Amino acid sequence: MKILWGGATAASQYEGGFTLEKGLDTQDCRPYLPRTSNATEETRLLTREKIEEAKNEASKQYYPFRNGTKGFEHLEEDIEYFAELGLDLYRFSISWSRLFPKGIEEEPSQEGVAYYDKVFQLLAEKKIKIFLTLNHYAMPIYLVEQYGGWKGRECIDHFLHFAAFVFERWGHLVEYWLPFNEINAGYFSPYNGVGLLKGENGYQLSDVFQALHHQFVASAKTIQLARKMNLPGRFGSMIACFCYYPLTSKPEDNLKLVFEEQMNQWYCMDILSKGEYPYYAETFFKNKNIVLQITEEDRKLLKENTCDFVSISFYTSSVITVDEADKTAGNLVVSTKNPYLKASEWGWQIDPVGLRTSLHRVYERYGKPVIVSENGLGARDVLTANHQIHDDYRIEYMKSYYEQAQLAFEDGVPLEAFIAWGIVDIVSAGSCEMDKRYGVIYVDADNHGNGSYARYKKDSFYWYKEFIKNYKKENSNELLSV
Ligand code: BGP
Repeated sequence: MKILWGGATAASQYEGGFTLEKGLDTQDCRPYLPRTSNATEETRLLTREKIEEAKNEASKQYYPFRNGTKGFEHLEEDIEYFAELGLDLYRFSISWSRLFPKGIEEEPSQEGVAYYDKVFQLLAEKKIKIFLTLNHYAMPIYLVEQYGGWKGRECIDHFLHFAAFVFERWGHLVEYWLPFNEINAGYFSPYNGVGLLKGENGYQLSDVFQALHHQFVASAKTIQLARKMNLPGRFGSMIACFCYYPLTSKPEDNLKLVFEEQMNQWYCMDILSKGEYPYYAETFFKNKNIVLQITEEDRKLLKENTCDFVSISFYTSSVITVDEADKTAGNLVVSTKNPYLKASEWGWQIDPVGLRTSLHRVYERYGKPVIVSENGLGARDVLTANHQIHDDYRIEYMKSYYEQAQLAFEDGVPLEAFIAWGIVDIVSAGSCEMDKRYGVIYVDADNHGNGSYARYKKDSFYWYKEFIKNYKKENSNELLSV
């Protein structure tokens, strides 16, 4: 067995194609706001008023996800690039509201079906395996307004109807299924993760955990349905992995780390992988006076339909202390600064050794095959006059993380695949910026949607292509020598 190397996008951040048939979804309503101290907060936690403004055609706001990076128009060209890279695997998501504009229709939009037929057909022609995320942060805004997002139990069956169509139409073409992207994001970013609107007093924690429970049940029901249909692919769960360190050896720092890790990192994966609520969750709910509506049938579903593999996004590690200390940003969370690590322009601490550590921690805890479903460096790239991008900083980043991933694999962790996030530049999920680029393929667009959206290969494109070629060569020799 060897590691499969891939690249990823997410429908809302990549496709654009804001055509008449596609319904408005939660990401389409998030405006671009110039980066100030609370811009990310403002664009990630929307209120009813902000939704109304997004629905107002006279709004002067720019909504970056409606363009994405125009993957809808550049699909064939991009998949050519993926084939030229030699990708084993492409991770992408299906836009729920492109297939079912309001999320409640009996029949899907034929325009949406035709688009995804083309995606699957092009990938099959290039023999690129598929890792399919059913829901990556974007849900039809109608479900948010009608049922309050995932806190409404009705979303389970609407999601199942959407999944059933995807299974029937394309299920035979998918190797890896992921019902929900970074399912623990619902805890940190309730609008993105579970479609909750921010009220005057913020969020009710009980709403957040009830919404997450409905996603757990939806995940289990999709797995149950797929197994009944004998689909060939395997099902995964996914968390944003934070890799915590105590700032000091003070026992209280370490104890706080245990509690933070439980609820922030393991909670969702424990339920999806082990099939039951962990002891510490019951204690957490009791302390917070949260009473979840969980039926016996829910518990039976969760127990009987656990995931086949586990996957993590890994961008940065975090530091925990009971005392006050300098802070820095991170994926979904703010962390205490780690004096031993450099950070990206966006403050995300760079920790390739932390990835190796995390792969061990995840495998030790779940004992299932592991996939890194996201990793990449968000950085400001410069397009030169002759359309080159010298992103040696991204090559260094990729080299260091891929080395640690291979070390974890040699340590005995069954790492099945490593998927580079944002293989082509896409709109940032946290900050709605184009400036924060991840791709090895550059897209000529700015934060306001200006630009040709033409694609250019970055220096990292050539590096990744060579890396994959050499990795395959070394391993195929190994296989021959076995
Ligand atoms: C993860 C999301 C991805 C991606 C990534 C990078 O949380 O699953 O969609 O966006 O974060 O974060 P950002 O785009 O905010 O830089």
